[in-house]
Amino acid sequence: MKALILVDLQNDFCKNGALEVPDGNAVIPIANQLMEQFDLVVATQDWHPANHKSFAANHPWRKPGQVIDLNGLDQILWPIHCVQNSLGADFVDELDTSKITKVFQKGTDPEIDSYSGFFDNGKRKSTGMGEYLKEKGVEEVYVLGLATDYCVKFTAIDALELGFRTTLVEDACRGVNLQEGDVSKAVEEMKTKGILIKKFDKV
Ligand code: VGL
Ligand code: ZN
Repeated sequence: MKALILVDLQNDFCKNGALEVPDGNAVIPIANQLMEQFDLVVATQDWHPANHKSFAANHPWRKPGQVIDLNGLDQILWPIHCVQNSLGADFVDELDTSKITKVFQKGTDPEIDSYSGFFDNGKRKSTGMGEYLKEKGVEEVYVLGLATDYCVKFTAIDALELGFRTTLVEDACRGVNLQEGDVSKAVEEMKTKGILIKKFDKV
């Protein structure tokens, strides 16, 4: 049984969004097409309360891109994005949501960020996605979405560590590239760990 995990295909990561990922919209038609080939499709949503401490605006004199210590973890500060129930947190209109059987929301605790769709950044709490996939008999997952160098990477690595055979659909992802080369480094890191890297037309 194989599942497709759609990572954060939300307005704020796409064109004119608050945390726009360059060319992010390009992955939507690929996601729509790939869904047909899977037994099960799940999606994650970045889903922050307005007082989330990953937002630079919630710290005095801080700007997006700066790094702070947040409860013992390094935290990159971001612009306000994916606030729960806001338009920015909605799935992109063009996404065909009819085949998504379950949505897992992350980043809901203001005190800790959550890049992975499985756990928060301190692995303190599970979103339930791993348990859900195992319950459904999934052994293999394919991961695509936004952003390659953050939520996609951490989701794929956690999937592998949970024992799923894991494939990154590389050209169905786009990254932030806060530093030049971050996306290729992220892909290399995933590959080194044992994640398979495929182009969407080879899936
Ligand atoms: C993401 C930064 C902050 C992502 C989410 O979806 O990759 N990146 N929150
Ligand atoms: Zn976020």
